[in-house]
Amino acid sequence: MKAGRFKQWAAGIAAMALPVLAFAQATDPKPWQLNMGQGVTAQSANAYSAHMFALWVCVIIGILVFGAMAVAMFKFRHSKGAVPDKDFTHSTKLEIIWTVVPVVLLVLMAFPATSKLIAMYDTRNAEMTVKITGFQWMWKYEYLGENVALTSRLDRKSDEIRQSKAVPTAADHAHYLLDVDNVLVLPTDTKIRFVITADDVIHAWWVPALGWKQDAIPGIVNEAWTEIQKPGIYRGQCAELCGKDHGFMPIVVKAVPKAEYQQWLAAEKAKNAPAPAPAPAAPAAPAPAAPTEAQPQGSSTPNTEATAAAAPQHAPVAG
Ligand SMILES: [Cu+2]
Repeated sequence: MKAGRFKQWAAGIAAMALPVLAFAQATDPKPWQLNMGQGVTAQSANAYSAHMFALWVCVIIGILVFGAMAVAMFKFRHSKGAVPDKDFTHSTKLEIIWTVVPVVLLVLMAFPATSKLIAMYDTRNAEMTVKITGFQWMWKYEYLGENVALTSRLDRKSDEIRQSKAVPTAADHAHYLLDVDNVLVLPTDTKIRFVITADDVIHAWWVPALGWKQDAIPGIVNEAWTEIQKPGIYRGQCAELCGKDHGFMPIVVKAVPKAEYQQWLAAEKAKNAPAPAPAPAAPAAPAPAAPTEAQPQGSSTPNTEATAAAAPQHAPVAG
């Protein structure tokens, strides 16, 4: 009986200690995960180490304080003949100690935390920029300067399950409410700057594995950056209560090696670019071949440019 109870306690304590000790929580949160994850960026690693430092400081303080209380209660108890010191009013030495020690601890924690925070907001020297716009209830991603844009909404299957009002199980959908139709594809080992805004109400773009969240506010452009170290799928959600479907605008980041990203980008560009161009160019070209050269050339080029520039950018936006 006693051994069984001990085993139960040991298992419980081990389960609680595991996430603290394990350094394998790289990506998405797991069920019953107690500690925060390490994520896959330098920023998330910074946040994790700052958190662990503060946690261990708290653990040591807890052990010292509760230990002292336990000693006081058991060693100096009435039944053992302890007599309270009725003349004690204060101790200057003690007061100095319990003021100086916390100040030193706070300064010790503030220094690394501040330098990490400053690095977190330094978006300089980014190799590419992605504009993120929050809508009720989806995200739009624009790869600035690449003429590639996509909207990302809740996947069809999650939507069907939620509309059916059935209670979903992991068997129905492994990533229920955490999947999207179009994922945000990003290269690894690349400093990526994000400019984040919203079209209607305040949203917040949050992927825990990247180590930060940023508000998306109409009329304001916020900045953030990331450099993903490990290829993989990283999931997140809107983190600002933005309306009735706030819980149904997940985020999925697919981080791929640089070469694979370039391939994907080229394919996306190919999808966007040629569609509007050939239609107006084809009939104009064969006709003026013989008579004059200067005029038709001049008139055909701005024509294709104008259509190419105007057409694809805003096509996928919907209210
Ligand atoms: Cu939202």
